[in-house]
Amino acid sequence: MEPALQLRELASSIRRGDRVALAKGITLVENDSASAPKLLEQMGTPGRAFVVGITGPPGTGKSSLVDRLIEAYRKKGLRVGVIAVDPSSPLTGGALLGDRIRMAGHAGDKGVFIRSMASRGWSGGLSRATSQAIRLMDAAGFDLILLETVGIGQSDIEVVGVSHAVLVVLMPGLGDDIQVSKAGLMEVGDVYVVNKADIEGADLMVVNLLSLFRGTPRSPPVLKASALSGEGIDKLQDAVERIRSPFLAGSPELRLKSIRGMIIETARGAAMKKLAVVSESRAEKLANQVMGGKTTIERAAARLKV
Ligand SMILES: Nc1nc2c(ncn2[C@@H]2O[C@H](COP(=O)(O)OP(=O)(O)O)[C@@H](O)[C@H]2O)c(=O)[nH]1
Ligand SMILES: [Mg+2]
Repeated sequence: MEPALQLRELASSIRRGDRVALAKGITLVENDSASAPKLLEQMGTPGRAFVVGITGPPGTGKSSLVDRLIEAYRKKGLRVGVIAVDPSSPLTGGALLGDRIRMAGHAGDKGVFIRSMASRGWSGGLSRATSQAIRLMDAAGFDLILLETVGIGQSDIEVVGVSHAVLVVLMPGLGDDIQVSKAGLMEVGDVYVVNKADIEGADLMVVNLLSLFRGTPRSPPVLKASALSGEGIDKLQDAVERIRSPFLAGSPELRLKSIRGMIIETARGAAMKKLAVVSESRAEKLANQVMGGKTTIERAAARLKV
């Protein structure tokens, strides 16, 4: 636990945009340190930075597109923060270094801050830490935050709740429409990107996606791009800008949506932590009662309430 004075200094350093302080703050929220809530309370109201969630199946080119977007937005003079949520290996327990290496071209640029966070398979923890890291970056004065998530599973869908705009990244030959609809990706995207347009099958993928949306109330833009050649990046940025412009003009809608997501993730993280503590101390006793036929799993679970 950080003493109160040190914590205040850390908070004001973060708000001044100090990179070392920001990195330290993110570590505190990632480790769910006892001082993290006090630090977060000193960050002020979030909503300065525009947060873009980038999701989609592994290998579709999300990190490569993030790299292109960093480049495009740096040209416009925006300060860009990046959070890359890596699938953590149960063997190494650590994050893959691929994303960091892929984006390493921006390493010397003070207007870019890149942070990888390991997804530790604990969904409540991951989305809480991610949404809190976004708050710290927002307070540190970044204009744009790019949040890359692993694109599989529930934690991913939760994470997009704090984003102002969500890009779903796909590529040709993904088993066409099946993967997309199955993974719940059809519901979350504001913009759909068929990346790797330099390889065969991109047009077919676009047609398939458009037909998936036909007959639904939604008709998000479906774009073709290639992070490799740079084709279509300008159109992708335009699509993001169309969502960002009412945000910049002060429209409260997206800010409210994101803050709502942050409240939910913080509460969910706290509830899961409490549950973990409670279950350790009480579940064994309840298990004995269930095994002895004295109660049911449902009743035992209800008694485990946080
Ligand atoms: N041909 C082609 N390959 C790409 C493109 N974008 C990314 N890749 C490659 O696809 C692989 C996965 O890219 P990555 O950005 O790590 O995907 P992620 O897992 O979605 O973050 C890498 O080998 C990239 O070099 C593209 O537009 N065209
Ligand atoms: Mg990646």
